[in-house]
Amino acid sequence: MFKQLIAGAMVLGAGLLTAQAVQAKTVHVTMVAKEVDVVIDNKGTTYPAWTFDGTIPGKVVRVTQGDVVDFKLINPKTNKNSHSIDFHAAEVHVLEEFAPVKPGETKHFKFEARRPGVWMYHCGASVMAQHIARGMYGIIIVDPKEGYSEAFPKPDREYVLIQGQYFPDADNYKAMLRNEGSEGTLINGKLFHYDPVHDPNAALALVSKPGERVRFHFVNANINNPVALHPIAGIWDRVYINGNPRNVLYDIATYGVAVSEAVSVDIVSPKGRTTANAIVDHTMSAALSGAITVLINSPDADPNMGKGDNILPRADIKPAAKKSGGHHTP
Ligand SMILES: [Cu+2]
Repeated sequence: MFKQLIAGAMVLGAGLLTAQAVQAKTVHVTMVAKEVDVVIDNKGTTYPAWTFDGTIPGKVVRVTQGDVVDFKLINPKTNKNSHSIDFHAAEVHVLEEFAPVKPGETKHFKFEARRPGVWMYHCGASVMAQHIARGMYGIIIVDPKEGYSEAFPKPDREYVLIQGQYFPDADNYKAMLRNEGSEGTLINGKLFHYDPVHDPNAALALVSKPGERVRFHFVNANINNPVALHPIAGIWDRVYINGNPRNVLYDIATYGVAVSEAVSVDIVSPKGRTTANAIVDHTMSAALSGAITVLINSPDADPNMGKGDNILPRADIKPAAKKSGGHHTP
């Protein structure tokens, strides 16, 4: 009888282990470093960017805590520069996994996403300031293995917002290091990307329905400047520092986001009426040079925006016929 109990317990234990092993998965992620011209405003101005996969920011990587990220960075031989990747969600060897990859070479490594949260990733090749300023950054979201809870409610919509400093003189890394020559602020790769109020060329605004919980996953990808993240005409219902459900603050007007920090912030608009917010970097030089995002909370909100794969909307703007040399006047 006792033997049978022990045997039963062992079978049960093996079953639990198997269940856990099945839960955690390997997620294959491949990125290609691309040195290409991209459109950086709503009127089609182009900029000689360095990118992951041809866009600023790079794609959203989303895994669940405990997953193994099996990552490949391809640096095509047509590129002129070495590139690398630095995932803030990875605990590895800076000189091995994060080492620069020469044109024509590929880097392959794995890491376990052990901690939940939202994390920046970026190129760390020298001069790092230039590689980040030219567009090599993005977000990795590591969803907690426990899923949603009362302390971390499931949002009705989610949006990724990644802010970066825009330096029109792309080759002048010395100016970047002195924090000179920055003439604009990019949100998801464009000046005033989601701000039809200040930029008549803006085609997109973010949306939700009144009363919905909207969660922004925000990354400060500026190379030098902190961000004062504030929702005009609203209040952050919750701030999850680093996107971790255990790091929660309530009822915050402005949250300071350090360079390279990522944070998840929730806003819940009033029910029963249409409202709108302007999500800004309250640092005036940043807001008025591009860091304003309009969120419209109305009953006719597009049901698909801010859901599933549509959490990083991109305005699809065609390049202007003439290059304006990167100069921008909103
Ligand atoms: Cu790079």
